[in-house]
Amino acid sequence: MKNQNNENYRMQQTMRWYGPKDPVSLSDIRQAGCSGVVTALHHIPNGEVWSVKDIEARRIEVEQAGMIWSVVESVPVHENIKTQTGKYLDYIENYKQSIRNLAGCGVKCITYNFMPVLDWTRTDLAYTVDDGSKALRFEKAAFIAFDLFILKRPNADKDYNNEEIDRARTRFSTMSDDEKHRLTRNIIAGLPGSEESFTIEQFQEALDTYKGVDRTKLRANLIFFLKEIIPVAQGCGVNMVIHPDDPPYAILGLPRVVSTADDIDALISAVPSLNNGLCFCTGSFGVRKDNDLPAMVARFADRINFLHLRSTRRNDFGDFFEDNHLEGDVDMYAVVKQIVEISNQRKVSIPMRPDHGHQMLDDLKKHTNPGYSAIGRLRGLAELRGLEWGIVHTFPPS
Ligand code: DNO
Repeated sequence: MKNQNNENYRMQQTMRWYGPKDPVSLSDIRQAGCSGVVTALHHIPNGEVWSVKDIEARRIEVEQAGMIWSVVESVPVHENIKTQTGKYLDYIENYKQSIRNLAGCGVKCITYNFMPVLDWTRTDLAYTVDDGSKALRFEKAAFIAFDLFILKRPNADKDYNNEEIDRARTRFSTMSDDEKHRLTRNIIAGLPGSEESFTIEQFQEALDTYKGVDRTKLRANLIFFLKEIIPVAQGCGVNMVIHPDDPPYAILGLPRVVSTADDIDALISAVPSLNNGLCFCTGSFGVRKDNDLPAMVARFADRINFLHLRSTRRNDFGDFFEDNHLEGDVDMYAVVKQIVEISNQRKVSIPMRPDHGHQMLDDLKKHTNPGYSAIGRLRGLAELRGLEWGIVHTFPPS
């Protein structure tokens, strides 16, 4: 995808599509200016093989809308693989077969994550920001209140300091029953794209399956998985891209091992193949002050094969909300400048999607998937496209 007017390799513009039930259509995505679609076969239960027939049907649907299926997000990793229990070896074989089947249909970039039990987590899905639009938010005191006073996880208090516990208690005392219910649903009922959903009892049971799995064990299990699947991916030309933890630290007593540059290094040194790659999510990594995002883009230049661009704004209490794409704590200019650089060095157009967007304008009156409304993402994409355009025209490649 070389630009005609200069020699730069541009990001490939994509949006996520949740399939035929998504209120945002493929035609909407095309009109937003995308040439690629990021999608998954959400109807297939975790652990089962994605058949060629189902993959082909989706591929054709996307191509008939004038775009290509750029990236799979996600082929979910079965919980048994993460804990190495039950039929995990069978699930790994199934995973390998799904990789082969996707490759056979020409879909060659696959996203996945290795977060125990929960995928991404927020406490508030409709946080009103100054301009009246709605954003996703993670409020630490509310999250701790859920853990201590709603879930009542055994020994949970040991994970927090006194100040955090006091703030959570005060916060809990202000919550109506409605709010408690909504908070619980937001955390355990599954945000879009997370394939699991629980009742409170099932949730505690799921947490209990990690009793013997600490950080070291989880990392070892991830490396075992990578050693199994990456040679298969390499054999059929598939880039596997792991998505970082969101938020990027341990929660609910569960370990997390894909939160920092050092975490990524550990995976690369264990499995150096370039097919062992990264979905660089600025919103997830950016929640930690100690993650230097432009430096991380440079460090992992040769294995970033998918980009999620969004920005979060933190406060001193550990809360964050999803800000406009060019605002917040992420230095998006520096990140995109670095991406332009590595793309030109590698001579590739890396697929990028504006990750999430505010619920705004007409979408405030519609039912939308939290974070995945049309207009908010359209705004994000337009801003990111403009930012890249400006950088490309200011800094011609050397
Ligand atoms: C949230 C998404 C995540 C992501 C998975 C990848 O909006 O970024 O659900 O798709 O973690 O496996």
